[in-house]
Amino acid sequence: MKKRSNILILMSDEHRADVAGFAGDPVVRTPTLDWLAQGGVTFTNAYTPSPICVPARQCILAGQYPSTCQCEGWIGLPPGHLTYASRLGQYGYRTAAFGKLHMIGPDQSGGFQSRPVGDVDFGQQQPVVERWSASLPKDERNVPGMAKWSDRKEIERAGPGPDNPHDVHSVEGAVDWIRETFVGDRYDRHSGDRPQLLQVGLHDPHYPYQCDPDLFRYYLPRMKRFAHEEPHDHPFLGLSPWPPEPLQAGVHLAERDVMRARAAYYGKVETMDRHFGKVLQALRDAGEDLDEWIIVYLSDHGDQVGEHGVWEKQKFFEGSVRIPLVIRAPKFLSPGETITSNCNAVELFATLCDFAGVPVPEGLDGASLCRHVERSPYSSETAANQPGDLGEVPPSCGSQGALKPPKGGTPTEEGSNSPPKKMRVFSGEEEIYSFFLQQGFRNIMVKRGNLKYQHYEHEERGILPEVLFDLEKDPGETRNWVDDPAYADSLKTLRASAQKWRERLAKGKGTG
Ligand SMILES: [Ca+2]
Repeated sequence: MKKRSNILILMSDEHRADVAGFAGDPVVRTPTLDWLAQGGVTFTNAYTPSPICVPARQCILAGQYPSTCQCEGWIGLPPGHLTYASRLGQYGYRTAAFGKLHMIGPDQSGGFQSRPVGDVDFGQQQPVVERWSASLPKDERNVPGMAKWSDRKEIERAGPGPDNPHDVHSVEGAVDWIRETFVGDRYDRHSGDRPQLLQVGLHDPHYPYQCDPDLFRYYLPRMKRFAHEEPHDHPFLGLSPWPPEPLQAGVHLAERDVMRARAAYYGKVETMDRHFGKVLQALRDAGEDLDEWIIVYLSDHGDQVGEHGVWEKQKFFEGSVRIPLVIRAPKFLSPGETITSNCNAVELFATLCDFAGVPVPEGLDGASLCRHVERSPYSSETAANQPGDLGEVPPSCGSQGALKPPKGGTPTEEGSNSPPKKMRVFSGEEEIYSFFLQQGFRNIMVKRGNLKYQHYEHEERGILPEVLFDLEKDPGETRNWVDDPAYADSLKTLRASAQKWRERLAKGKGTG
């Protein structure tokens, strides 16, 4: 009997896609992530479903955009909502999560069978829907229910500091669990005969912008200015989010403080990389061959780190909405490939089902990312994960064969291998989406090819000017092409797509 592959998901928080060695950053040191990328597939146009922590993570777990899983704002998934963890658990996987999932509802499991190390400081005290007063004092700690300093104060206090203790505990918990699961006998919980789904979630490199003193000293003299720091003239894009104000280096903030915050951010990225390196080493120490594993690295969203005079996320700039995504699965995917197709992290759910040989459930948004990869994981030489190998597949699975990745993003409906008919496949045209609610704004992004359309609407101020970026002609995202006649046809299509999502969201779904 062939054994299904174990799966490890490594998830950071607020890691912008371009601050990684494998992504071409010449300064940051990320040997763990670089090793994953070297032996894996890197998706260079991967996007978050929402550039805010909670909705991003709920959507990724659910494999659904906000209007589908009803998590557009600061809202947790309802108890029992199907997640990739619960789906794989249904089909025999043993599932455990360590550290940050940012669950805020009554069900803190995220669908995992166990969470030996849970979230910290994220509980039901958080407001249900993201709303706050515009007259908020700028520098007040502990805004009721939010426990959040202003962006300005976060930057001005940047510098050396302790490691995030929760991340330390999460990694220690994962390392201990790995040892006890694969070689230990403390809890008599060895389960080597069952496939494992492990997830380790870290808070790093999320602010506070503080890092190990040695790392801070290493990075501070190596920091350079971003090429585009002037605030955008758009009334929403020009403002850092908390509270809304421009924070341009040398104008609104001391350039020294900006450089210190960036240095700390880089130090936190390296800290995060070291943490994940410990998890991989624990698996090696337990005798695991990592070439037999499927290892996924991603972040929930990015961080502007001062680019365009904006900090943290909550924007549709690339620094905020694009994420690092690497899948290392040498048994299935050719090492070292780079995929430039647009894709979204909500597609991780279908991808994991694909790898695990588990039927993709109805109602997911998007399809397996394997469709982008030239070498199919279901080639005859590599089909070790085909259903039936496990011997534990419930009868409801029927006589399924291997799920074939849809060609060109369009599912076939032939034979018993066809994906569920209700599965929505948006990515056949390489069109992906992102959404968030913020301070009365409902924001929608549609990306197709190199064009990124953005629609901002405020509940009282109405619709703000549309934005269209052309990332091929203007990778720095400084020019709005919305009035350029050359884009009229594309704009019409993108606008119609955004309108479709507006209507879905306006039906009340997603706002709680
Ligand atoms: Ca986050």
